[in-house]
Amino acid sequence: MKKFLTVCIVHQGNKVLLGYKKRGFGMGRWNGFGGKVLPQETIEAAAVRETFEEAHIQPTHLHKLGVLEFSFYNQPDISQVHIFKATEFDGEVGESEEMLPRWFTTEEIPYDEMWKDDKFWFTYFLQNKMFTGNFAFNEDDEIVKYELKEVSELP
Ligand code: 6OG
Repeated sequence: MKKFLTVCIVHQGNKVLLGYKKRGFGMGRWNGFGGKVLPQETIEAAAVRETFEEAHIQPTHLHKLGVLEFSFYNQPDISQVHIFKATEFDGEVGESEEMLPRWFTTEEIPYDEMWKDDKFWFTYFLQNKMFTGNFAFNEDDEIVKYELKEVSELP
């Protein structure tokens, strides 16, 4: 089965807003804000909703930049994660039960404390290039196989 999820990263000037995941899947890592797309909800609406729930801000300008598929050790499901960039938002950034938000300059992005795929696609993301890819993880959340490419159109 395929699961649909979102990640939304705010990028303004030379800064990105990431959140430290305090619980659940990906706990202890920095990531964009996001989660599962609900039935009847568009993927973009899910990206906005999750960002509001997790960081208390409402992205106003969203661009989809990437679609990545992940498979995990011993799990039959594929996670298809849609990566969005927000350049503007309404409201004030705030901590939630799930995420502790923090701004990083692009030189400080904590790749060692993020999912291992992130450092591969972040360069595309920062340059506003669109990309697709897939990553397979082993039981230690290490990448065992991946493909990643820049594309002119997203699926
Ligand atoms: P919840 O299950 O907490 O949503 N996600 C990933 N993000 C990155 N950067 N790399 C991955 O590589 C990811 N796998 C999942 C999607 C989980 C959140 O984690 C993201 C969602 O934003 C494996 O609702």
